Amino acid sequence: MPPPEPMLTIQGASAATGVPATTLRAWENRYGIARPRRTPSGYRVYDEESIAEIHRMVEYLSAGAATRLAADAVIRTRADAASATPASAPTPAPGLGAPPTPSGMPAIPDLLTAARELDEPRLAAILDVAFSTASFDFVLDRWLFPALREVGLAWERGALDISAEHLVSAAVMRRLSALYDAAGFAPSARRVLVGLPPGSEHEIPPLAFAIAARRIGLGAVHLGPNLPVDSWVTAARSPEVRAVVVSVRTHDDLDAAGAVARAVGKARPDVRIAIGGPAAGPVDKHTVTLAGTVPESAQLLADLVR
Ligand code: B12
Repeated sequence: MPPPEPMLTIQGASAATGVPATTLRAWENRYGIARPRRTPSGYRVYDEESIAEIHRMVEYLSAGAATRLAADAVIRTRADAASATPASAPTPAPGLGAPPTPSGMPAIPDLLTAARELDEPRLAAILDVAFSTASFDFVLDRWLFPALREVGLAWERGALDISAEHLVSAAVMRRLSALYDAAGFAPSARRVLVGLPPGSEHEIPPLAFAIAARRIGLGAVHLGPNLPVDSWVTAARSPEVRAVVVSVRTHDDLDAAGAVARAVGKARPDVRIAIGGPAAGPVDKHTVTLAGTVPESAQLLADLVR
């Protein structure tokens, strides 16, 4: 008979994970994280799986994810684990953790291994397979973004050098750039400028957003990283511009995005200004926050500039 599973009270779970009991209750109530069982008298009991889920949540949060996004990722891990067959379950690469891979998609640990070995052809092949296996929206949300988060976590743990992280970013940028060019837009399309504020280099999600926006008929133009405030204003003066989307990864980016939003708002009060990304929030009363996934945010913007 297998030994009985260890069970912890909420105080025990808190001590084991470093997360205060009040936070554990809030995560459970708001996001359904950890799902402890209840004793007949109603006390929470945490098994190994619940504790692992809390650890994973902490890992995502310390990597910079917003709480809702971290919770979504943890829940997806649970769903993927439940649906994984032994054949589709990825083999963890040594020292690189075992991220979940949706079945049928290239194993995320393989991408991490190719990056660690600086095996660029293999990296390109993995991206090719991924993008030809499922729809763009699925690949983004269920494979590419989770993989990039794992790259960040592996780098944080010291399991992946910065050179490997740069190799992945460059390969992803090349793949997305081809999709961006292929999506194109008609001259009559509603023009939307997308980019990053001064000081901000995390270009992959806004480029993905520009592709998603083009695919639903918007004339999205990606202006790239680290764009000075004056250049945002110059670009926004073009009369066909209907909206400006500033991408923010960190809280510093949000301050810089505020400067962009105020300057563009002054020059073009008729233009919609939206802020998207993990640190997105209202920077003044005129801005819209794009808080959903990339395709959802593109749809919301399309509705706003109809
Ligand atoms: C690739 C990468 C880089 C590349 C970027 C290359 C490129 N061309 O984009 C490079 C090497 C340049 C880089 C640099 C740095 N990075 Co970096 N990077 C990453 C990494 C591994 C992936 C980023 C990514 O594309 N994620 C993609 C998606 C999955 O993540 P997401 O941002 O959460 O986005 C989701 C939503 O918020 C939404 N979304 C995001 N953006 C937008 C935009 C719009 C418009 C919309 C609608 C939606 C949307 O879509 C996603 C899915 O839902 C992350 C790890 C991670 N967890 O993301 C670290 C990470 C973001 N980097 C980090 C850091 C600290 C840095 C540096 C400061 C490192 C340094 N010391 O130099 C610099 C900062 C550079 C700068 N000035 O901006 C931290 C940020 C921590 C924080 N919250 O402050 C992270 C989390 C790594 C870590 N584990 O600590 N980085």
